[in-house]
Amino acid sequence: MCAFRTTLGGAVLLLGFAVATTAQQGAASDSEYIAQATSAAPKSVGDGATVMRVEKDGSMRTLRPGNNGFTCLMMGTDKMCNDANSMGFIGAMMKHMPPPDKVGISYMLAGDEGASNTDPYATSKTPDNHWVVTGPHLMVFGAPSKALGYTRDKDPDPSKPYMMWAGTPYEHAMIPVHAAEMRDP
Ligand SMILES: [Cu+2]
Repeated sequence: MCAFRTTLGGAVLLLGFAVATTAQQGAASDSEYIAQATSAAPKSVGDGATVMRVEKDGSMRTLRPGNNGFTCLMMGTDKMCNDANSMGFIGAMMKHMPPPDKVGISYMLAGDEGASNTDPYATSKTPDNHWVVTGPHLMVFGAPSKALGYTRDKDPDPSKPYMMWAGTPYEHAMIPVHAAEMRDP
């Protein structure tokens, strides 16, 4: 996935997320942040996307309204652009609640910094949490993603499609793409 691992539901953990986010993004101006966040999607999608920024208190600030239903944001250093259903999934995860029963698509064409493939809330690599770093990818959220039939191996080859967090409510498909092709057609 991405930095779902840093978006924990508890107040203290949420504060920790906000602090980490602020520390990593603090230097970026809003315009720099917009450029970085929208780099997760093809330019044609990023240009029309809403851009949101996580504030120190954990709240979200809209830097720029969009018109195509996608929302780009950064979680830690990870950049993602999510459709409306994906935002619902992510919001549920942050609150440790069951995700909505909807299918959603998310772009992470800038890749991610790594995540545990078994513990959605892990904050860093441990000897047994199946850390995986995935390059540019798409994600498919929701129950329909489980029907894709991709491997549910705990230690998948992240250059090929796989299911992240298999067996948890937040299982989703990770689909590697060629970012240069996607971003510069
Ligand atoms: Cu991801």
